[in-house]
Amino acid sequence: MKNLITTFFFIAAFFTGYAQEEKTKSESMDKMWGESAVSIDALRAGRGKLFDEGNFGMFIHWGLFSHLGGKWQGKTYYGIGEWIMNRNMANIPVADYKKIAKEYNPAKFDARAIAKLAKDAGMKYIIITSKHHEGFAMFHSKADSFNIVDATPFARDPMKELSAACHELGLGFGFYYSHNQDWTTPGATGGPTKYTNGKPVTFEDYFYKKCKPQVKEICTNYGNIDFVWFDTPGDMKKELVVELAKMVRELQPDVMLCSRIGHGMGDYASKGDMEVPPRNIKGLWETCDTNNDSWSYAWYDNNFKSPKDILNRLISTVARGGTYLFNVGPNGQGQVPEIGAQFLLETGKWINKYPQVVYDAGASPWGHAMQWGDITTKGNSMFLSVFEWPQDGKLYLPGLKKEILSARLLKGIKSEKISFEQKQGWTIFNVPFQQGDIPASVIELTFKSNPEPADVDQMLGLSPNTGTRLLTVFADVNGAESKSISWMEKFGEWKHVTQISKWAEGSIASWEINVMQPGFYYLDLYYKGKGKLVWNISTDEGSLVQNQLAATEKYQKYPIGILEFKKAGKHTIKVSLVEGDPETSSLESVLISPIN
Ligand code: H79
Repeated sequence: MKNLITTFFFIAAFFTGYAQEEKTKSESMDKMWGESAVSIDALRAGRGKLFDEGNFGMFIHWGLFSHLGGKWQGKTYYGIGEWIMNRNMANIPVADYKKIAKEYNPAKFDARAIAKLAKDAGMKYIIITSKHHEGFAMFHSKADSFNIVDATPFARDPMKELSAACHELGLGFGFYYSHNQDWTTPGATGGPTKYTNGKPVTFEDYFYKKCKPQVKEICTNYGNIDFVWFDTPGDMKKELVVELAKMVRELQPDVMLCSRIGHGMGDYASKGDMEVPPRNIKGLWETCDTNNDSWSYAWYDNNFKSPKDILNRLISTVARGGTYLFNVGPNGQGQVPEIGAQFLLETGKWINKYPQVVYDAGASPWGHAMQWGDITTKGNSMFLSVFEWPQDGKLYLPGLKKEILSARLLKGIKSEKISFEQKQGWTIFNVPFQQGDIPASVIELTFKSNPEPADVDQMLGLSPNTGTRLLTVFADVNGAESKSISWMEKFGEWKHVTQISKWAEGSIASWEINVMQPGFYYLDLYYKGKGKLVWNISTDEGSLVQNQLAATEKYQKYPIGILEFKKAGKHTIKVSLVEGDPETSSLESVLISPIN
């Protein structure tokens, strides 16, 4: 069964042309993006400004599939809703799918309300699906009548309304367009392999009769657009991708193209779906995420990310150097589900109080998140966004080498000075017991000059009041294999992790860590595997924990024992697998927590 799933997965990944299988995704994505003709600095100053400084945009997945909402002929299909037609989900025949258009009437669609929601949420632009993989155009298309104006009783062009509303409210606007896959159009990837009359068809037929003319339409009929977000290039020929990019650039010289157009024709890198990378990435890049589990509306999916989650993911993306594109899925009536909308409004209220933390903010000099939150920079300031407020009045910051001119806890427009001391390479802030704000408090540090990575020691720190998670992405690995893997929790719902597998005798994963306070700490390992495993954890001081624990197919947390640090300061922690199947044992992280 497992082999079957794996095979299915690889075939599927090939089919979508989408580097999501078990390999280092960022490498292939960086290559794509690296071939862009314009320099990053020129982009940042020019047409990439909105993307680079805005840092937060709204993604909208809305289409004919929204009308189905995850259900076909009375049966619910769990997973990403926009895939419902696909043979791996409800497997809806082309003719049946096309018929759905006749009953599609999203009469409650209110473009202004959606644009206003984006604006109130603190987002700077909207990118919406003009055509997804199933081929239905959500705009008026002369090139193909399977579109929302010609094929539905709704008969309005919602893209005209939404582009106008965005322009009116001063928001940027762009289109998602699935250029390679089109499951209802003969010749396209995933589409019928013959015309209905039995005549043969080529990809070029689809490309020249539908794809290119429709892309021309979205680049002509909606005023200035800021983005065209192509997706899943698969094995599309380079010359066609180049031709498409060239046309878009001629029609919309200021447009930003994401790397998923393929063949290095994008302006910025698009990271894996639903992934906030753990360490800083240079260049222009974006991560796209969704507000529940599916991209498009699904009737059962109300697992909406809380305002705290949204802010944490947004700020962490910005702190890693990226831009956050956050999706909502309006329903078949054209409305954004209520809970998701409420959470976005709360998110926006917070951002409105602390815009400097997000907009035009720079990456964290530490290169990774802190246990309590994350850090962004702007000018001579550094912003500590604290999501887990300390209970004991002390906030610990490891490795800052630069002299602090001032430290203030921000409270909207007011602020409160906070005192601090520096010892053993740590800065310890004396913070009020009462959290500054909800869901996150912001501490602003100012300096004589811009904080740079050279001003900090990026080593992970272990503070006396919070646990520290040692992710394998930060480990030195010897004799085992460290790589990022992605898997689907539900159909199309991606999870990502960097882990260490293929352990052998003598394989070691090690971390350097700066310990603030000597003493005893609880140790937990996050791993998956089979049967029973024996792990060994040791320090440079000779402290040791070794124990046998169970393992399951999913990553889980297992308490393994107590580790002692005899002295404060820098230490090395080594982990090795002593007994157990080295092939299936996969270590995700180590958690060291103070004992209260
Ligand atoms: O629009 C959203 C997704 O529909 C689209 N990109 C985001 C922004 C996307 N297209 N392909 N993929 C994401 C890769 C997903 C592959 C899967 Fe499947 C789809 C996994 C499960 C459903 C293909 C079919 C692979 C397995 C079955």
